[in-house]
Amino acid sequence: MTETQQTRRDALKTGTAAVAVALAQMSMPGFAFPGENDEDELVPFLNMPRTGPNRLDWETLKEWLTPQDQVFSVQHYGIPKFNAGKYQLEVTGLVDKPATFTLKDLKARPKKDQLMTLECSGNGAGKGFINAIYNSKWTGTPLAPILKECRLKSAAKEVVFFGIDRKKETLRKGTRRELTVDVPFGRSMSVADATKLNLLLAYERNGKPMEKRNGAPVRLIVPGWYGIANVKWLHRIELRDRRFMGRFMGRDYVTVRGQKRGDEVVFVETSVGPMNLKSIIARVTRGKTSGGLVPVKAYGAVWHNGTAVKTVEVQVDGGKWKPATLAKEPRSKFCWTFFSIDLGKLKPGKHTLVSRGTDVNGRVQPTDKDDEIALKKTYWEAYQQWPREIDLKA
Ligand SMILES: Nc1nc2c(c(=O)[nH]1)N[C@H]1C(S)=C(S)[C@@H](COP(=O)(O)O)O[C@H]1N2
Ligand SMILES: [Mo]
Repeated sequence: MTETQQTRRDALKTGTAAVAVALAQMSMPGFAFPGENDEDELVPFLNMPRTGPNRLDWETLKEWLTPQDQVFSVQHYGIPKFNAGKYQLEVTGLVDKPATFTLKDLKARPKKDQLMTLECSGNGAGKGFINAIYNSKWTGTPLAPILKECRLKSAAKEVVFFGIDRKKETLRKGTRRELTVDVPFGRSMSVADATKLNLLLAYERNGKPMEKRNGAPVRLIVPGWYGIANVKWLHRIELRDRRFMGRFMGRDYVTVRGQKRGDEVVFVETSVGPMNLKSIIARVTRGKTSGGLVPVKAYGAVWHNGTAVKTVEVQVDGGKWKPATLAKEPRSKFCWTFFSIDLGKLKPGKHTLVSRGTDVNGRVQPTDKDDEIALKKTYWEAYQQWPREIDLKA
């Protein structure tokens, strides 16, 4: 966060007359993106519903770390009721030394910050579910040393993370073997992943106690993985000797994707885990019309799973891809990077703008026509290019 941004925000809070004048003089609500300035005038998107409360609003976003009022939350079993004062986290299952921790115990352990952009894997699957993404500084204590202290038995292969939230789930629906069981929300990963991913037991967001809807008192933070892996109201960590196949590993949050093998399309089902390279144009601005043409700039964000992003390019009306400038800072491995591009002068009227990212391994963000998206039958992992439509008044 730059000093000017801080001042502007503080100014908003104090609301003095001088500040009101200063604010009125600004044609943009704030400057998050590299190169934004006072001359920029926002061009609203035509094909995008305006965002609601508790959702990111790209068009007014001022800060790299998302303010709490633009933070979404998703919970499949609702926000659980429990006595936070009696909160405990249990580490159990295939360990030699099971342990329980109160919030105070966890806070007494070594403190660590983890910058991370958290995106719901369904974000952007359709116009009805957009802007379910936010960038944070999470603070908590690393899980790896706790697992070490608990001494995993050699049979331990899988780590399951259970939340406090629970629900009656009906399995084998519509068959004579229908079965209803009361289960806690659970997600898992291999012990190998759990030891290499720098997992964090987080209790603060952006230097403040986390809100309950985002998982307080303690949530798991999994750098580079989609939102679903970041278990809120974390209650029990259980080491097991085989795959855990709960609803959110084995039934929902399972991506079903067709892959071409010669003439055949083979469908493969995978559990939603690591994030995919994705970019989006956040906002478009314009200057004054001159010589019948309108100067246009675009600003946006790109994010991935920890793999470095090499380039972002922007295309106007299906033309040549042009390289955008990636912000040098603020930057962090597991966070979004902002970008900007001067698109020169465009004719008044309607235009379609789209961005695509490319990572250091040469992976290019696909369009919705490319096989990997077109043959994807489920909506999770919605990382296709996202065209934006604008209408430039003369
Ligand atoms: N305990 C629990 N953790 C959960 C969920 C849930 O339903 N229960 N939803 C997951 C999903 S699908 C997402 S996208 C993220 C959302 O995190 P947020 O609520 O902080 O935005 O939380 C994840 N963690
Ligand atoms: Mo999600």
